[in-house]
Amino acid sequence: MTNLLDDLAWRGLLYQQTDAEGMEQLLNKEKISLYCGVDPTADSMHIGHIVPLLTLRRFQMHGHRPILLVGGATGMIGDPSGRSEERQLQTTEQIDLNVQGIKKQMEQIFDFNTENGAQMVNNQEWIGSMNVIEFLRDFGKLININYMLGKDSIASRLDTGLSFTEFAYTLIQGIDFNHLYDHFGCRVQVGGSDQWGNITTGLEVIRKTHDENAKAFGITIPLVTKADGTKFGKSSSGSVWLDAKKTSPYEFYQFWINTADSDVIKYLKIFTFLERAEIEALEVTVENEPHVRKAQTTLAEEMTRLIHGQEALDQAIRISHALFSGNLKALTAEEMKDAFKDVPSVEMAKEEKAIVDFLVEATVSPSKRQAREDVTNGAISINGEKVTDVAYVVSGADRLEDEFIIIRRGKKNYKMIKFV
Ligand code: 545
Repeated sequence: MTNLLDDLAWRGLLYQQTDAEGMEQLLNKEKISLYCGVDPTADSMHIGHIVPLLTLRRFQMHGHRPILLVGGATGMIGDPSGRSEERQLQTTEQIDLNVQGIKKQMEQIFDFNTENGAQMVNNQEWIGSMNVIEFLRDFGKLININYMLGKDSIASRLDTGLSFTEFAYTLIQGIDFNHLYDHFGCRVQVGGSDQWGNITTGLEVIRKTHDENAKAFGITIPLVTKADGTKFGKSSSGSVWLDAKKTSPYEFYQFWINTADSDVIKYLKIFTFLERAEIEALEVTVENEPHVRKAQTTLAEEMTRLIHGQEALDQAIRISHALFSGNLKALTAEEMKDAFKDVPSVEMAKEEKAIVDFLVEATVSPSKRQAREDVTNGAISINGEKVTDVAYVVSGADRLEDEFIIIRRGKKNYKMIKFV
């Protein structure tokens, strides 16, 4: 098997390391435990959040043990890292809900039942029961204000404002690392590049509470970027979430399918568990036959299978094929709704209508004359079924789930008619 750190470097996953040489020695010597934390600031992660988690899984594949921390306590405060404004506090009810959502998503990504199975922890377990005197005496004393003021997340907010609450955040995360070091033998913390300041606070706490033999490490992962300079991880309808209710598996699949040639190899390296030789072979296809989009298809399949499972992937592929070929009859009403979420829609009343009037009212054809021509030419289909009879009457029988109709004019012009 290839060397883990070489593989991470090749994938472009190493941004900063607190001690690259020491880390290499450590990994050559033993199997370690390492952690990454996620705060429950939302009930779902989006694809940007999972890069450090996928990196933890790469460690797991090399025999190391991942510790997945859910920030039940830190989520009550809010990390100022990378933010220009003070956060609104969340209610405990919301945080509890979010914790459940995030735990479920972590469970999808990791093995828990092997010898080096992942472990899930919640910092509420040790931070929640700590009192203020303990916090200030045992930990506050270890950290100098001057040291804290040097952190990006704090320095950058001194002018615009930063509450004591958010100022103290980095120390809580530092206490976590120290706790996991003591009770779980955790040696390494992984995070996105915005987490550097918090990770190093942890190393500082560990250094101050142990003798010189104690040694822990931090690594950060670069932000995922796009070659055209626009923000990574957005689709036409916003963030790409892991939660199927927020981003359907079909939309998720399409997001990856739409990756630019200039980004696709980079994403295969960052997001998939394909090996170097496979990715390099795909790189050749991007060069030689870009129109086939083999790399994009592979990326979309790997990611959709990982997050939503094989069945959801099969369904996403089926919807894509049906749309491409125009054969909508292969789809269920539910799948059609999903597939046409982004196509223009028109609202109409639930009334029977002659096809020609219907097409004009739905703004599918610009005039009655054109509508008649479209029908006789065979350019119109309703729910994937061609309509060539100008006397056809559109009725309740055409409505899927009594709610909508998909009209196609020509090869690719789709419109969804919603009934109210
Ligand atoms: C808390 C306690 C710890 C260790 C870590 C934490 C969380 C950390 C943090 N991380 C970010 C985060 O975003 C909210 C996700 C919404 C569901 O705030 N202080 O929780 C992101 N993290 C993943 C990456 C990140 C980071 O989850 O590290 O860089 C994004 O890529 O912003 O003891």
